[in-house]
Amino acid sequence: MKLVIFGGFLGSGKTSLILSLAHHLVNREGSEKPSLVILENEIGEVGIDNKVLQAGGFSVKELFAGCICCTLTADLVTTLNDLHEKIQPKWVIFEPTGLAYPKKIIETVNQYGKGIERIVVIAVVDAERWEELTEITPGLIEGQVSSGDLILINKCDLVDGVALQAIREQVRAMNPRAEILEVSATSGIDTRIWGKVDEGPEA
Ligand SMILES: Nc1nc2c(ncn2[C@@H]2O[C@H](COP(=O)(O)OP(=O)(O)O)[C@@H](O)[C@H]2O)c(=O)[nH]1
Ligand SMILES: [Mg+2]
Repeated sequence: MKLVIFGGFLGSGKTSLILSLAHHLVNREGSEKPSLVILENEIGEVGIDNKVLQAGGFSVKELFAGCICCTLTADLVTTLNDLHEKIQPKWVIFEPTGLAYPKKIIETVNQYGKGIERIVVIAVVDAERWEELTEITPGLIEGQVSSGDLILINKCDLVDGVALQAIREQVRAMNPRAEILEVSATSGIDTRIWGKVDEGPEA
């Protein structure tokens, strides 16, 4: 299983971006069996009302071809290990609460998770609220940005070029290694961006 974790504050666009990535992966795979599971911390988070299945004690929803959405009822590691045993999806996309520090999640998964071949952390930055959030909760925002393997500065449609440049510089200072891309989840994401998540050896 490849685990993709979306870090980022409440309302930054994690769910919107996850649905875009999920569509990309499912379309690319073209497989019938569920090869993708989305794990949500909050019930009803994805907001797609669909047939509810009961699988292994999870509350699971079919989203679209080959993609299921699962509400995190137990802790993450237990859920991942159950998925590994029962469903064995190729991809697991996890949306933690907006108040989570991805670094702690990775440490726990690395220590106790079974069947995880790769972890990719995507840090989602809310361009519209950057100034406000870095003022109110600088430690959390820096923690989320610094853990990203890929940083998506989202809601670019809502800010001007000068503001974006300033955000990009501050983000870079928090994370010198990650690739930083500017996106707008509601305007559509270039599939080349999801190709970056997708690359690497197949399961
Ligand atoms: N204008 C704009 N709105 C966005 C963008 N991405 C997300 N939103 C909106 O922001 C709100 C929060 O998005 P959501 O994906 O639920 O964020 P989450 O809390 O991080 O999962 C929703 O109303 C989205 O439609 C974007 O790129 N531009
Ligand atoms: Mg969400």
